[in-house]
Amino acid sequence: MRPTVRAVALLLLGGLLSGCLSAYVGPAPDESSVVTAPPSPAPSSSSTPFTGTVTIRDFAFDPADFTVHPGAVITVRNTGTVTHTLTAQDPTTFDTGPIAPGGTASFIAPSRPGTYPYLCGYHHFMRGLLTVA
Ligand SMILES: [Cu+2]
Repeated sequence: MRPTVRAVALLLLGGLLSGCLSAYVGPAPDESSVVTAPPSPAPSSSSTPFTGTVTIRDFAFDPADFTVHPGAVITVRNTGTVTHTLTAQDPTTFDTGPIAPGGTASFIAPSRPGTYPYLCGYHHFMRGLLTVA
């Protein structure tokens, strides 16, 4: 099996059908997606709007990754059965402290734009990413 031969064949086919030989360079699962798929708008900029509340369900943050404005107040609700925290990787940045089951805590987002990884102080596999923008 020579992948380069197949890639060239796909390139030629894509060029014939679309009239644009230069755009397509990578392999594709099938020809139909190569020809007609329009470029979809980037979903990264504004995905799910953040409501200001992070809910801890069992052993996960929901949402885990979210974006807030500088200095925003973020509420964390623990619906799990054990105590959790929401603590920045650098705990001096933000830290809810222990939140008992059924409890709620708030913290202030950093004033400096950037990305702030956080975790649970008790369960380090519980992770998320706070973005200030
Ligand atoms: Cu936890």
